[in-house]
Amino acid sequence: MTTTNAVLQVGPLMPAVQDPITTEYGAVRLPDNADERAAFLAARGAEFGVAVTSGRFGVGTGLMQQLPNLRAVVNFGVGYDTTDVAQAAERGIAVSNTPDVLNDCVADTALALYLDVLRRISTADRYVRRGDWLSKGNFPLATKASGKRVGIVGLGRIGKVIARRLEGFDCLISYHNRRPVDGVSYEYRDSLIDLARDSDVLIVAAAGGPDSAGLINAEVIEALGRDGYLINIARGSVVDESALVAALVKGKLAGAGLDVFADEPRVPVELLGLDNVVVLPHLGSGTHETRAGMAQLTLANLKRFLDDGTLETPVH
Ligand code: 8YV
Repeated sequence: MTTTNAVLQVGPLMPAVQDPITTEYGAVRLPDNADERAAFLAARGAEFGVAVTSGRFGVGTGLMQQLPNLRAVVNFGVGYDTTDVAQAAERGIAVSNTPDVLNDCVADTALALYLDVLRRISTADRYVRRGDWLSKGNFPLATKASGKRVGIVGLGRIGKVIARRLEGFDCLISYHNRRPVDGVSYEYRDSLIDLARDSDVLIVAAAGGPDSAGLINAEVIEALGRDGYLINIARGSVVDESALVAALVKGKLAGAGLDVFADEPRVPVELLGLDNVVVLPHLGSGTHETRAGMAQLTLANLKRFLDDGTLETPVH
């Protein structure tokens, strides 16, 4: 293998990342167009030692195979499910992400969805804008948000911050993980079905990728039941989206708050007409402050890798 420090940019990146990687490290952008991309990779794939990308694009199986001298994938985003980590591990390619800096904002988004869906805030806003308050009178009653039994699927860095915020709403918190988490007082449920059955609201905060794909399936949704709510700020892939849509359309779930979808930016059209569903355009980490923190950590990983071959925040 040839050792090269040349940097490839995969997918669009915010200017705070794209500008410095271009000016300081001479990063070359992988063409977006499929034909141009194939020709580019055939001619130049072996040039690059480092790829800088975002969770939205990543370095998937085929692309990674066409980068024979790749040594690191520096990922903007905490989720790296679009990168082939199995191939990376096999080939000794290091992978970094941007953990922790976005915990607050993603947890805030979960809470915003939680409050919105239960108290029907977005629906009520539309009610006022349409003039219904004037013509129809008081808005129909909603569901109390404080004191609910909340099940968190994935009590990791973000899940813990969500739980801490929900404590302020006097919620009774339980969680499901592959293993119990040390140092937390929340009740651990090793069965996801049991957690769903005993929760008023299920909040999905698990990492995406093959291990969690379709974890929230029809059975879990059924266990959550017609009075239950689902919030997802993780990845669309963690939920069986067709099962979710079917349950919502048939009234077998009370509502859902979704920041993520299986095939972004496409949102199932069936959801758009449902007032008990709040849909967001994957904005969890989308604040100036958090994106600046993510950009800084991405650049710190790149710099360190190019300096000494190690990463600030490797994924494993
Ligand atoms: C980003 C995210 O919007 O960090 C993640 O995993 O999903 C978001 O914070 C995304 O990764 C940027 O592409």
